[in-house]
Amino acid sequence: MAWFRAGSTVGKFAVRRTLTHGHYSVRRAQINDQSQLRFFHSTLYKSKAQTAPIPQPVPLSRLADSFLDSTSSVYLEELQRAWEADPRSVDESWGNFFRNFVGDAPKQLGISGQTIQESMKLLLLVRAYQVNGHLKAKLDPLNLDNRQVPVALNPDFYGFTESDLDRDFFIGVWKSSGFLSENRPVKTLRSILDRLEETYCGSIGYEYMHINDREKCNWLQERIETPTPVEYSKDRCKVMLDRLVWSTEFENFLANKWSTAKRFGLEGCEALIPGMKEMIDRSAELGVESIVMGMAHRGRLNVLGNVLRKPLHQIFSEFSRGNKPVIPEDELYVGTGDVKYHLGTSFDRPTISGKRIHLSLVANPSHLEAVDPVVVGKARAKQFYTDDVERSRNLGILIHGDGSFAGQGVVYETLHLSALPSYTTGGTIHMVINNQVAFTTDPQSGRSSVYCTDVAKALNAPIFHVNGDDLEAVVRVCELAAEWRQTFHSDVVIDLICYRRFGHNEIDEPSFTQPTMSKVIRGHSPVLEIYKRKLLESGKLPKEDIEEIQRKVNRILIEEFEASKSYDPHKLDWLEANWAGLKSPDQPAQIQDTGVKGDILRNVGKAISTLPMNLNVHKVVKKIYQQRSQMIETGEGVDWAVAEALAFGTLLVEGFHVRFTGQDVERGTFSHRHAAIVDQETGEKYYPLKHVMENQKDEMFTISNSSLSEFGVLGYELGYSMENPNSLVLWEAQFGDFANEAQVIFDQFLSSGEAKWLRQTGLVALLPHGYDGQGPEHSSARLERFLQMCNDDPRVISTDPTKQIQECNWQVVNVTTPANYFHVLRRQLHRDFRKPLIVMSPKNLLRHKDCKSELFEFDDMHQSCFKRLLEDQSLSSDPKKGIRRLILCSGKVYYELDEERKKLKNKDVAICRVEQLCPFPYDLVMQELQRYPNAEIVWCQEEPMNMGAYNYIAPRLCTSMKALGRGNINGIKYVGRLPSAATATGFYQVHVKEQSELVQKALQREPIQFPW
Ligand SMILES: Cc1ncc(C[n+]2csc(CCOP(=O)(O)OP(=O)(O)O)c2C)c(N)n1
Ligand SMILES: [Mg+2]
Repeated sequence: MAWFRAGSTVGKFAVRRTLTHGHYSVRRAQINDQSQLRFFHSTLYKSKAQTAPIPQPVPLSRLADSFLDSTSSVYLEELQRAWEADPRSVDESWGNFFRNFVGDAPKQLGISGQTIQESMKLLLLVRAYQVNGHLKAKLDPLNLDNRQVPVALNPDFYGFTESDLDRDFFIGVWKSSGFLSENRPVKTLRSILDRLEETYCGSIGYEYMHINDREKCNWLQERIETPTPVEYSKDRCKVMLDRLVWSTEFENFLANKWSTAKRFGLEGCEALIPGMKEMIDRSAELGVESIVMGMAHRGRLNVLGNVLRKPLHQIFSEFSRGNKPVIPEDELYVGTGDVKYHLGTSFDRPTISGKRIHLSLVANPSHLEAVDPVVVGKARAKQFYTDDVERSRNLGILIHGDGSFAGQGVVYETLHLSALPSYTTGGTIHMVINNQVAFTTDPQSGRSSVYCTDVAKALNAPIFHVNGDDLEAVVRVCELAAEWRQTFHSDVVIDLICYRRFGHNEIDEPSFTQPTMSKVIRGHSPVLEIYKRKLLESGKLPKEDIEEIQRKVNRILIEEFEASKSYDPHKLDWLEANWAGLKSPDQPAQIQDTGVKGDILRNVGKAISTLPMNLNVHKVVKKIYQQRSQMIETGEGVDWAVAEALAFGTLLVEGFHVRFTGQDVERGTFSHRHAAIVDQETGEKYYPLKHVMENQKDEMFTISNSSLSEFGVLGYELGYSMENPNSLVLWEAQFGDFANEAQVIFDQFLSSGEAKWLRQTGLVALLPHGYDGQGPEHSSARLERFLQMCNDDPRVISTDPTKQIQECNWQVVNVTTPANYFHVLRRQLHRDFRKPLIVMSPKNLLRHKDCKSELFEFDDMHQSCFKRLLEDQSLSSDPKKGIRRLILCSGKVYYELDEERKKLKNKDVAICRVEQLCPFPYDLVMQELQRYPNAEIVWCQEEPMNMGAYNYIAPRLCTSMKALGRGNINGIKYVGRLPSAATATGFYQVHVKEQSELVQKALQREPIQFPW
């Protein structure tokens, strides 16, 4: 068993040890043969030559010289002169040498016997500890690891022998902090090595030398390379013990009372709780007021109870009640619920320093790591709403598993948002519960990197590996992580190496798959026992104090258990804080009109189409903006982009926050939006929507191109949208089909989050969709999948459109006019509940000559709301008798059908557009059915039959027809592509043929006989 990735086969390699003095000797196998390296799946190890570069040759005669004696000083003077004239003329190692030593030379004459080569090599040895000391650190509580210690950590590799140990060396490292800094006194080699070992090879493995910022490394070295090891006071130790007792006894209590219940216990990693508490306390001391947390199953109940202070009797009651639904007194809506180790909560926690800190744990699904971006997005929203410009008052903390941190791509997607201007939260603290196993999978099968945290190196984040059996070391790194985050406002990672005492859950048998490890664990003392022993042995805490803590905790646990028996859960954690006053799906709610007063509309219109005189605008963009001005002035021909900007601008004026991200959204994938105008000379960007009002707060309107990620970015925006209901948060996919990269967010959060966790969101996803010959990947946003997830009952006719939306899990629309797009966006906020909105957004309609609206359609006098269905616009025949066919369709195919109808001068076919597919507008569809009593009913779509809206529409249309006595499913005729594996053809000409055939078929004279 090995908790690191490198294979155990390496254990048999030769151990190179010539300098066998005490603990400097290398405990584990070393790599000293290039041929052995091929067995490692790590890039960490370099060849001998690479790890210990040989300095520029020094003439042999000088090599034997004593450091800075008269002979070598002549030589050095020559070199020094050359270096002073041009530092590049000498080898870099000599450059370091001169910077470090020569300035102090006269004072250092007492250091007899230190040769130049020795100085160089000592520096390399020190550096090897700083870079690779973690590989020798005692990180595995089970001591089963056989990581390879690089030979560079062995003093004999540099030619030092036993006899050198008590010689004095000067080793100040230029521009370095800590005990090796340049103003440190001379030390013996032994004391230098002792301190290096203590510092870098103890219970903490510091990985930070990959950070290419001298200031940051120095900051860390100051804290790591302390002259003496950090000692905690008795009081601090007592607090740590108290927290550890809580953590341990909580799990013991659950295990004893409910021995067969799944709880994904923390046994083996109990140090997590004291560590987290320390991190929270230190963060609070340093100014953090609110923390958003995300974590998976492992230890979640313990965190809920001991960190977030969810009442223990409530947790116990959830176990005793066997996960029965809560029947609330005052509210009806309970949703579908979720298992207890997925639920979130929030709490105002007092801290040791007397401050209070708001903690919230975000609910999450089984899908490991999916909550990461959600947490970070929520933290960013908190920063916006609290004016936390420094990003120092709101913090995100993520707790990961070792298997999932290394394996799940969303980890990387989230990490990579951390420094982007529109996404940064000033650093997330990551803590990995590294129990050295993922379900039943060993690290050797689970990752290719040495550490499960290696992915974070890409970010220049410091990584602190720590032995979970050394409580004080865990607390130390937690403290350090909090300090790092508050100082540098960037991510930091703690790799808490522990073990899993039981199986994946309490019912699993671990020795089926990890027999060796299980055996060792059975004989291994829990961290609480280890710490108690340490305190007793060191005399820091008397036995009585320890027993008193233990008694107190056990007493409270029993009291809470007793209280749980009479606990009657009736209050749901639902629509609190910023969401207070919003309505649950069971409460009467309203959707307000979305039309805007004419003068506001025109003012906003002016603001979004006017550019500053001094902006050097590209001539094409200039023309687009001139056309926009004209649209506003004349009130005619308003296109999609202007409608969208009007929606945003009017919401801003009304005091709402608008945030819109996705790949290339600023210009727009289809070059239609141009929400950011790039000055052609300075490259600076101007955003008209940031200037709708005077002194508009910069972030009030945010539009930002995102990283090339769907899962991470959509998750982030979802988290953002969940903080405050008074914001319109939108994410646009480059093409709708890329949304499937974010499937977990759609499935697990957006479509079902309200039902599972009683949390609302009004997030809007814009998914460009439509068949225009761009091939299988750029035609379909997979509308059918979004519709399949809709929970509106196909058998039940609803006549209250507001209630219908409230009760439905989300809305899916395919809008065909700019005005209707304007209204559907505004409708998101002009109501007293929130619901996700999926928009099959257009591509070629963005510039379609007929896809235009008049400005009056946006005002409150004419079209005051979103039209869920657009009736036929151009009929002249008597609907009762003259209409032989009613084509129902959705999306841009309407324009093609209409054009064909015009071409054929066809007056007996009505075409009506279902703009809101879900929830299904029964009332309006039934009105149309009644309007054309004799018409053949056709559903026309461009997608293949197994895709698009057909399978969603058919049963609902059938229910409507039955209710009106208009037949049944056989009466619904289908026009569209035939079933297909791929969403669309890759051949443009085939596309054109298919498209014109389906349009012609929909308008053919003969009745349609398909499919029945
Ligand atoms: C995305 C995803 N894939 C698979 C699973 C099934 N699963 C649940 S726990 C687990 C192992 C997790 O290992 P690790 O991250 O090390 O956490 P641990 O359980 O060891 O604390 C797996 C594979 C899941 N929950 N989520
Ligand atoms: Mg694990």
